Amino acid sequence: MTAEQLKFIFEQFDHIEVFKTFEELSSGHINDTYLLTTQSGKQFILQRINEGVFKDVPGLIANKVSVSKHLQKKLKNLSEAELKRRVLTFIGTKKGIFYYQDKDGNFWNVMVYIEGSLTFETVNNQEIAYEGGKLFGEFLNLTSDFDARKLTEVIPNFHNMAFRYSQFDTALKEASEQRIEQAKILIQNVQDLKEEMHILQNLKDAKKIKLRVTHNDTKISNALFDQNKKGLCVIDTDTVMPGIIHYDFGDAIRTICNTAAEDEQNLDLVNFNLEFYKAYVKGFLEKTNSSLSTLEIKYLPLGAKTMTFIMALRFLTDFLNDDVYYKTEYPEHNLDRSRNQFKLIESLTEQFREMEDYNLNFIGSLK
Ligand code: GN1
Ligand code: MG
Repeated sequence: MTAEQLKFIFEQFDHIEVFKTFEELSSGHINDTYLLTTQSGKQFILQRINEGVFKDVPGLIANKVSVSKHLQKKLKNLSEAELKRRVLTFIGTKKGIFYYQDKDGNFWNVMVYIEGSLTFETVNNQEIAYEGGKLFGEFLNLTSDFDARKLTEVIPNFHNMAFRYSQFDTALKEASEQRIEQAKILIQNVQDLKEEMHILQNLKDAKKIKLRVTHNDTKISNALFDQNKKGLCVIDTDTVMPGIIHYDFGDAIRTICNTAAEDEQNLDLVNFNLEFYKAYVKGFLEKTNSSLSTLEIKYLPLGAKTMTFIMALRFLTDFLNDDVYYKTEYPEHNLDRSRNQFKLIESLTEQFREMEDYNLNFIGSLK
């Protein structure tokens, strides 16, 4: 996108700012995100929603805006300035809606950039893990009384294991021989873990685990921190939908406890950090335990394993499909991401008993 194009799009929104410069932020795998700076020095996030992935963009925007409104209401004791740093603020268009559709049909939305905030792609200190746990835990807590019937299911079956397996099976049937050969070991891993990876799905289907309003993309880079490394704001609410808490817990764990980035190729660097796990659990349960059932807490470690597996499976499926879903930077990028997640599962599995013990002790300490 050129500065001219972004300037024009930004001008469709209702504000008094004048576009000055932009920078593309490349950490997301789906949408295109730009950081704009205006002549007065204010900053905004301008984002193009990928409508190939999100079929109902107006529904998605309505979800995000109403979740923000709900959070603002719940945190109304904060000062206005503080509230703007704790909850995403969306800017409407001059027509009074929260997205602009350009002449090519692309959907755009604008948010206030939370200045001075920090994000982490990988975590190297326990404090961040603990703060991340508190922040995502608080998000679940504050949205626990949000009326889920108001939410559009933006991606049906998003974390549905049976659905992800069927996508994988279809990809396997249609993949090139070369890609199947390259992915041989990973394909075997998928088959080996199949039964265990359906446990949570089965509990969910049997309604043994409660459906709640969940974020569904709680990787640690979707948490903002302040300069003192205290949790500030949960961002990227594109996928807020009803779900079970285990996947929100798991998505945070798979990114916080991975000693390397999600696409690190050197698998020796990819290990599961148990201390960060414990720190996250502590922060998370401090905010949520009063509303969680014993069964929910018990299955959190399996949530971490299952969510890591879902990502391994989805990256692998996309590799077999010749990379049609995620943005990739080189031909084996999805394969590397999948390998990385499987290595993380291996390291997590070696420490699984300790993860379970930690959670059980926590439940014990509540009695
Ligand atoms: C995608 O685009 P981004 O980075 O927010 C994906 C998530 C994955 C994540 C992996 C809608 O999120 O499910 O966990 O990549 N979002 C969608 O990093 O598929
Ligand atoms: Mg996302």
